[in-house]
Amino acid sequence: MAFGFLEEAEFVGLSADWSNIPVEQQLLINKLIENGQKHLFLDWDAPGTSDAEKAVFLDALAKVDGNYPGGLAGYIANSRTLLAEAREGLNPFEGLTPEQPEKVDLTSFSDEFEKYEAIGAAKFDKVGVVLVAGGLGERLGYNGIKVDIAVEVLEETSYLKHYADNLLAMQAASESKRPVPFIIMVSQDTGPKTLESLEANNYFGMQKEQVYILKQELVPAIADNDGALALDGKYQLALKPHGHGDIHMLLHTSGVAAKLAGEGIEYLMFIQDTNGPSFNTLPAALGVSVANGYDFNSLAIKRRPGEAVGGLARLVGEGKEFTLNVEYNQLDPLLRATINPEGDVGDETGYSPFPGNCNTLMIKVASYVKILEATQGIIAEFVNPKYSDETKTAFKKPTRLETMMQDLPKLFGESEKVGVTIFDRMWSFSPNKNNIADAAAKYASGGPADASATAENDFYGAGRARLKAAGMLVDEGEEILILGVPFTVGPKVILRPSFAMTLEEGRRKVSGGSISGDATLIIDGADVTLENVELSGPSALVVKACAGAKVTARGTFENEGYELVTLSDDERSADSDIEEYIKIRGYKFKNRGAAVFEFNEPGEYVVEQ
Ligand code: UGB
Repeated sequence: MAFGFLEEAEFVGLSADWSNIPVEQQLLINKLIENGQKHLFLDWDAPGTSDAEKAVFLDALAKVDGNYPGGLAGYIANSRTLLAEAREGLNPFEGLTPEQPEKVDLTSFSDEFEKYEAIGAAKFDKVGVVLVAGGLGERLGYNGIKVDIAVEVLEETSYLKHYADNLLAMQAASESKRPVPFIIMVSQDTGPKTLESLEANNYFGMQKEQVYILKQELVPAIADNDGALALDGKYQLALKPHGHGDIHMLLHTSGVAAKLAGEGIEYLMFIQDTNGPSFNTLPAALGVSVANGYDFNSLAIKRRPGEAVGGLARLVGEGKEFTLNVEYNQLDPLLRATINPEGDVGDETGYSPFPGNCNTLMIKVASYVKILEATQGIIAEFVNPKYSDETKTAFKKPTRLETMMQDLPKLFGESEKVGVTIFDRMWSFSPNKNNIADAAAKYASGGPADASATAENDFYGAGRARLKAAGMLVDEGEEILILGVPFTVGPKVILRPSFAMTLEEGRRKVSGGSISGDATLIIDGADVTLENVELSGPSALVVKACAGAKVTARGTFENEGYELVTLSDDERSADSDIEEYIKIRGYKFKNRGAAVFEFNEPGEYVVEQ
């Protein structure tokens, strides 16, 4: 392979090195130079200097070239097109007017809710769960991976364990007992620690074979409107994440989607890394998808105006109509340009007229596999450069192309049906995204805090709701602020998925009783029943029963329970040895004498004080 650019004096170092470079990499260099990337190879040192760095650099270029459909030339071409559109300020929704999407309102526990839950629960062994966990969660400022954070700190259950518990409960409740496939998308940032966590915990009781790890790759950062690849040093390519939309391409290229379809999996539920309540909604959302023939079901909440969650809308234009998430940064301009000059404001209810996207998606596998085959799973990309000034000629920092998993309906044809299912917020959506200071500021300005403390608070809140639906008298508690973030001092209720995944199951296992004050109730086990259990004040009852242990808990339990203790500044400081997932919420619980009953052998037991 001849070096085609010898006439350029700037390439002296590269041309001297040329014969040491493998032929495929020579081809790639030529292709890149033809595509406007000569800056990557200027001023190369002569052979003998930085040889190892150069080799690593060329390997990195070859890797990203191989990872992206269409290679680096395709990535550069797509970048130029999208950057030109962004510079012109083209409205991606030009000619489209937002209307209400087709939706099912399940914000309260009605007969309809239970009807859908029953339909869904009958199909637990036809579902796979897809967790997108490639993000680092920079807004949260946590040093490890987000799925290792505890969703609650009474028992310090990590998100990953909580999700695994739900999968195990689903398979135990199904007739076939078939392991529920669990697909986890990781990135180079999160992959090793995710695997470590699974291995160290024996896959949380799941079979290794039911877990599929798919790794998303980074894409090159772009330095300017001409699509110049950015460098982090003379021989280092700057790379950035491509977004959660990569999951579709990976499910296609890995063959996992087609494999699961072949094995009889009918629906895939996509969840985010730290949305603890997602599984509360699974049975009913699945029921809605089945009953209404939805190929794509977006789970939603009542959206607060300006909130950082996308709005779900049916977009209608000449001869076009599709239901889509309009991302939060695009909603306001779209509304101003079409139906409301005031933009992203509330209607008479105070909420945005468009349901808020929880990014929990229920997708029908048959339609999904067809679309993946037709499109290779390449989801519409977008770019969001931050310009230095209004001339839009330079960026404040390099940008990159991105994709979002909720954009899949952009690939749908007329025959695919998209719907929205709206749930109560506490029941369905309480992500753990913000550090304490940002969360407090968001709360102070009227928005949701979406922090570790609120995620835990809502975890107990959903437990209270489930217990109430089962017929117990449940106090709601009172809200206090911990470091400016709201937290309810009230009954802390954890009903593990092994105990109940549907309201009907809860009702079957609970009769009478009450819980008040800051009492605690934790139940884990399929065959536990509660008969007139009374818990008040700080009293706590914890019952854990293995498979085959039939436990009846009855009567009043009185003890000192768990005490909520806020952390001192010293405890929250970087050098304190308190776990980071405790520090990021600003409090912990101290066990002052909770009544704990554990049954590890099958048998019949009664628990009384
Ligand atoms: N994620 C990946 O797996 N890979 C990536 O490259 C990036 C992310 P963010 P975002 O629920 O509050 C989404 O960053 O993108 C995973 C919706 O677009 O937390 O700002 C990551 O690990 C928005 O409409 O969220 O916003 C995490 O699990 C709204 O619903 C997930 O993707 C918003 O979420 C989300 O990543 C919300």
